[in-house]
Amino acid sequence: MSKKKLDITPLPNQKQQYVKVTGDCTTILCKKITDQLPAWRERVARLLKEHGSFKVCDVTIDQVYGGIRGVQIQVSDISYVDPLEGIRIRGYTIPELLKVLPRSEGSEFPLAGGLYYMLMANQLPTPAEAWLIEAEWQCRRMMPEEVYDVIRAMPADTHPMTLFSMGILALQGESNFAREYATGIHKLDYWETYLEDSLNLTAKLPSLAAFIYNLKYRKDDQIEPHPDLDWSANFAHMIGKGEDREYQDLCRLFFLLHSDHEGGNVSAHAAHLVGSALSDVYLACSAGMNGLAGPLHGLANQECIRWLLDVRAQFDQFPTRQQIRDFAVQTLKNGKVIPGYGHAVLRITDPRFTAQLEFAKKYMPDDELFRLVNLVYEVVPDVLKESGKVKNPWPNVDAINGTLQYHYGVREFDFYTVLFGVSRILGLTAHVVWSRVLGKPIERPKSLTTRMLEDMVYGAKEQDGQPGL
Ligand code: AMX
Repeated sequence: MSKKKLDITPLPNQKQQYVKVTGDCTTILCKKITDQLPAWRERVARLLKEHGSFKVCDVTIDQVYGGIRGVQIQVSDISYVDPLEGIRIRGYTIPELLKVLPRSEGSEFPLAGGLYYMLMANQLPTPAEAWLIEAEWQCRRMMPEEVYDVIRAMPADTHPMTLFSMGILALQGESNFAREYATGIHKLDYWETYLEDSLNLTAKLPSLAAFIYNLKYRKDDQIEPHPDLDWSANFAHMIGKGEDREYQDLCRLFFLLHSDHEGGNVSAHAAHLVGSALSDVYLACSAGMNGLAGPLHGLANQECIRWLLDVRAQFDQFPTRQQIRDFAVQTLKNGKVIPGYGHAVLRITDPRFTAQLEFAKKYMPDDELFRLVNLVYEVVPDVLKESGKVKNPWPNVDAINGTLQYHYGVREFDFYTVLFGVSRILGLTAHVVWSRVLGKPIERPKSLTTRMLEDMVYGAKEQDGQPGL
């Protein structure tokens, strides 16, 4: 395992955490972004100057009432979700990413450090560059005790996602951006402190998640991170699965697949929105996590495993196709969604689902729950199509991710969204840093009243006497 040594010195009078790499740029990421910064800023400035009034899309009343679905309201160069292809992160599809990103020795799955390098620096990293990020994370991973105190102070039945979001907020006092903003930093330099904060936050995520897991489910038996393990494998190690190489690889796969899904989903958009007010990385990511904690978004992974277990518990034998069909139809009749199916943008089976399916086929083909996932995949799309209203009847990332965790013994499924969060913050921080690189303004769309829309379509006169502004 070749790690590049960093010249890092702690800042005076700090317990831990504030570290600076000596030289002009705080990290290699800083240098890489600095190199690209003038060209990006010029591209955007030119578009705005020459074509600022160019019309991108129209907005219908359906869209105004319909969660701004499909309205092209923002730019993200980090990733793009094509409805018929799935996600491309910095131009690479999921299968491509799994092939090209550097791996740890003996592992089939990429290092999160390499992925983070790519998200931030917009370049495919060399193995040394991937390890450089891993080394940076090792240097910045120490957690202030107060964060643990805050989490311990919460009622025992607090949902792990609430604890996770609170843990991130409890770190906010460490924000370099917030501190430097108070002393009058130039706006063109905001992004550097956002990057610094992003590295500090992401470095701590495996420890934060593992702490919550151990506190809730392992009798507070906390395990120190291992200095020789990469970021993803360290999470496995810290929840007591250090020897399980397959689970380490599952963590590497999981943390890659969930890292980003362009800018419009609830967690990315929430983080971007909050960050646009110059709230720091901690505040923005905590907001993103609060969005991820909703059952229509990231919490779908816990809901999906619950649904699968409910299906299984209904029948003495492994269910038949017809029994699954009946159960799915009943779910819809009860006014519930079938978790893990459908998507606001995708119109195909999510490639992130497929990548996990491949993993399961290879490592756990006989797992009963996995066999159920396969059968559900054969049955549920037709049930959703027959409903006549679901635009995408195919499985998304959450239709299978919990099943893999369950197989490897992580069975406390209300924890699964925390795993999603650990990964998603890699993408969220890349978005908020690049938003500051490009100097994006505070976000402020406009709301209308129902009366105004009625006036537009029926004419003002017809609405006389109707309530409303
Ligand atoms: N089960 C039942 N009904 C569904 C459905 C599903 N899996 N997916 C969509 N529908 C329903 C919607 O609720 C909506 O019903 P309504 O008209 O009565 O309100 C109708 O079909 C049309 O919805 P849509 O345009 O196809 O989807 P959307 O863009 O409004 O919502 C999503 C997308 C993901 C919220 C939705 O498909 C859903 O609720 N899926 C189940 C939850 C889930 O798996 N979420 C995770 C998504 C991925 C992620 O963010 N992690």
